[in-house]
Amino acid sequence: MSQKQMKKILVTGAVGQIGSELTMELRKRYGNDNVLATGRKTKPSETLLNSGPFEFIDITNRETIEKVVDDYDIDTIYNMAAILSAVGEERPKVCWNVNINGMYNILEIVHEREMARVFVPSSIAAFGPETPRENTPQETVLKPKTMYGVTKVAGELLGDYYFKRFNLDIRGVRYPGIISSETLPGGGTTDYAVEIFYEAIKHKRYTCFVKEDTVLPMMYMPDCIKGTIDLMEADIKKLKHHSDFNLASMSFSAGELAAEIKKHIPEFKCSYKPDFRQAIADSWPKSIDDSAARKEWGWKPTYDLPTATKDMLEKLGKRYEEGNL
Ligand code: AKB
Repeated sequence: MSQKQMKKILVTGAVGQIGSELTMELRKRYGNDNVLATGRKTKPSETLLNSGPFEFIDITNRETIEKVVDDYDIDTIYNMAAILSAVGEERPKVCWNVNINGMYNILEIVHEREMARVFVPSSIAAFGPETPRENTPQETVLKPKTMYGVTKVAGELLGDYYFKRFNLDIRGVRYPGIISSETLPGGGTTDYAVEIFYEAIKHKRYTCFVKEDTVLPMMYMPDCIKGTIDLMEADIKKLKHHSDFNLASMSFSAGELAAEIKKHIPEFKCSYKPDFRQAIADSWPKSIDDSAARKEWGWKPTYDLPTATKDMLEKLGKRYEEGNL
């Protein structure tokens, strides 16, 4: 397959945790007017609104996507709109509809218009309790026990199917939990790893909804954005995988995260009150083997727990002082 150029980009879920920062980076790289940010309902930030085009669409409603794709002459889509694991368990039907029917709409639109490229995110949620939990291999058992995980496995398979069957350039990674300072995540199991920073700064205490010894793979947002865009810019001839790259940077327990924050805020206290999200966390890997991503497109993360913690606390601390947290 020859690689088509990416000129006009659509980001769905651009108001969300990853979408908001991804859009700003794409605008920096490809030009503000060449990156259309879209959301379903949530009001976009001033930064997003003032830096380039924004439209409301609903990916479960095909016509609303088609309209913006044609109006803005889109050739590349980052489909970041998704229902995450915890909300997905509360509302499995909505999770299936957004994550699968929404993705199907995107793929069909891309197929009909012979567009250049699509990014479809997967997650460590594609794995399940039967998967080896340490250094989880690229090729392994995919039997998730959440609806979110089921949609991620189906999404990976759908992406690879469209690649093989219709020659579409579809790419995706299995994101670990993402730690971010701009936009809060919503409805995920790994959200504690972000909330803990906000609460440490605002109230010097946090009640964590998973146990102290719960270990999960995590990544700091700058690495997440870099990995996402690097994969999309990679030479297709070098890619053996397409929609399902394992991606890793660090793994730590909730207790280790709290201890790292305490090094900067000595009075910080973390307590633990596990809820239904504990079972989801327990079904996911502790660490990930991402050697395929490293080999096929040169993936290499920058941040570890100490450097990510320091940067998060500096950024959020500044916002707190300015009254913006
Ligand atoms: C979630 O917790 O649901 C997400 C994910 C790991 O995909 N952050």
